[in-house]
Amino acid sequence: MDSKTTIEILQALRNSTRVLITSHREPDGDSICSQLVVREYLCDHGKECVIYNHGDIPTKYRSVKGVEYISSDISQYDFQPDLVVVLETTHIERTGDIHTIVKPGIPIVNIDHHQGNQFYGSVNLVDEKASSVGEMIYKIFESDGYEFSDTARENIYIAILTDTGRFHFSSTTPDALRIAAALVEGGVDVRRVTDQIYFSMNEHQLRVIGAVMQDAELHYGNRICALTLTRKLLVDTNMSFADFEGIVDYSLQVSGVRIGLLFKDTADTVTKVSLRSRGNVDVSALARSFGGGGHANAAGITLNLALTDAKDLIVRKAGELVDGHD
Ligand SMILES: [Mn+2]
Repeated sequence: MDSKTTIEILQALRNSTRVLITSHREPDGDSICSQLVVREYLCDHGKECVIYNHGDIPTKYRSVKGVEYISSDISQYDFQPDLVVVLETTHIERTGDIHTIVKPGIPIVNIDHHQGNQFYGSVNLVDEKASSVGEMIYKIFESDGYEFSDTARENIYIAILTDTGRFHFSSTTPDALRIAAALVEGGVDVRRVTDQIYFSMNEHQLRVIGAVMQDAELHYGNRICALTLTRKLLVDTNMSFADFEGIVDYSLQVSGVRIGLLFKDTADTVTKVSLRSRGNVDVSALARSFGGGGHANAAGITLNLALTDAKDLIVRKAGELVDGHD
């Protein structure tokens, strides 16, 4: 990571008094936990700060320590920040409603690890090799001699754990593992944290996942696995999409699958697609070609199409992509 930029970030944080912290809409484990650690650092330095995110906190992260500090309702927002910290976000517009409350002219610190970051900040630290923004935050604050609390250590660990798919994706670098090791040495309870995030579903979740797997579709000689999570399935079980963050990962459980897809009909003519891939199949370019974004092996798209149309289109494009690889 660039040490000059790291120093500029620390200076910007130090010179601030009131800070708005935000991230991409529908925050994930990395964005949630990274924001909480930045908040804790700023509070420890006597700053006033708020965290605002567009969208619900996925159920699996609602037990993260400090998550109650994240607000999503901007209707009451009357904070006047002199600095905005944007984490995990390639385009400022990806913060959703939050970008409408960021007044022009306020300095922005942009810290991200995604390809295609637009360098919209006054200070920009983008490390595409980092496993997670959590890892980057750890390095920045460690370089400042910061004494991480037990909560901060746990939250950095969760950021790395979730963004590497439990130390499974190719983003599981020696650096990510070294930092995770230091956090465990510092007292992070690996079993409790992992159980809390990954092994705490209720019976309804288990049964919905069962139904989604039952209807899984395999295409292109089993190289593409498409899962579908519908509003109907959720209404029938009184659940929400936020209860199923991460189920796209099941699409790669089948041997030989190169691209895994999850389709969600979030409205009649809006379909969200999560894409996962193995090896050198890069789904981020496919996502970007439809206005989405992400990493080579994990990306997302929101399409203004009905579910079946979205499926036809993306399965075909994913098919072209895997055909190009064999
Ligand atoms: Mn991330």
